[in-house]
Amino acid sequence: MRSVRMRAELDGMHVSGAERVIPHYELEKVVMELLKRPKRYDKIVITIERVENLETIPKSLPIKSHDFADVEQAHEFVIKKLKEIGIEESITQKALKLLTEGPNPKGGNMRGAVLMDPVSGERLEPDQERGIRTTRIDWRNRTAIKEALRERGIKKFYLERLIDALAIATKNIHCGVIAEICWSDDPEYTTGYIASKEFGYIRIKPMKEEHTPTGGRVYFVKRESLQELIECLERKVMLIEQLL
Ligand code: PML
Repeated sequence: MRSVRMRAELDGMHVSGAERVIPHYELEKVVMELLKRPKRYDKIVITIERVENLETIPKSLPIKSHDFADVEQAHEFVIKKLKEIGIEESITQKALKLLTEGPNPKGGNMRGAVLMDPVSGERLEPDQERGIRTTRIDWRNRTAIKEALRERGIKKFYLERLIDALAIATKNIHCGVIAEICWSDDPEYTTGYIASKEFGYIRIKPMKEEHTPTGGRVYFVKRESLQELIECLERKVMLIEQLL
């Protein structure tokens, strides 16, 4: 198997990224697909690695969806769900504020996720500009999963983001993340999600106001096993077999 990762930049800014874990004989086809993904770029990097140890996750997190009249009601729901699993309102508020304002201390977004202590709200990621990136995760059969999502009524506009976000959230929870809050930094994509072992992957709309460029991910994590967790999120190669 091979891990293939693509990232593209325009004017020094990250504009596109994607990754696949594939059998070696699909390499040429997949590299061509990834090359065509960014509409415009002035630099593109494709990294290919041989996979030594592959872990499989039998099933994704289950998907649920909730639509709300406005962001305030959506965030109240997030607070309620996280309280059910023992995260205090003040801590969830802190995470929501970070994502609303942009979690990078130098301004704007981060490529990776914030790691947050669910008890104190302290940020635990070693580099607060970079964050922690969940990588080396894919589906055993992306085409079949896409088809299954379409059959469940997921519209084309949401498909690519949902399939990648669900894979990331599934790996996060598998690695030991207690809960995640996420929404996109794409100004036109206002659907986000929360995830945990207890309630699965809950799609929530709208997590942010339209036309706003901030977003990202906050992972609530146990500080005792931080290094192990980071190693799992960033380095372990995993494939998800089925959609739950
Ligand atoms: C969804 O549609 O289920 C939410 C996807 C969030 C995507 C986050 C991102 O693309 O950065």
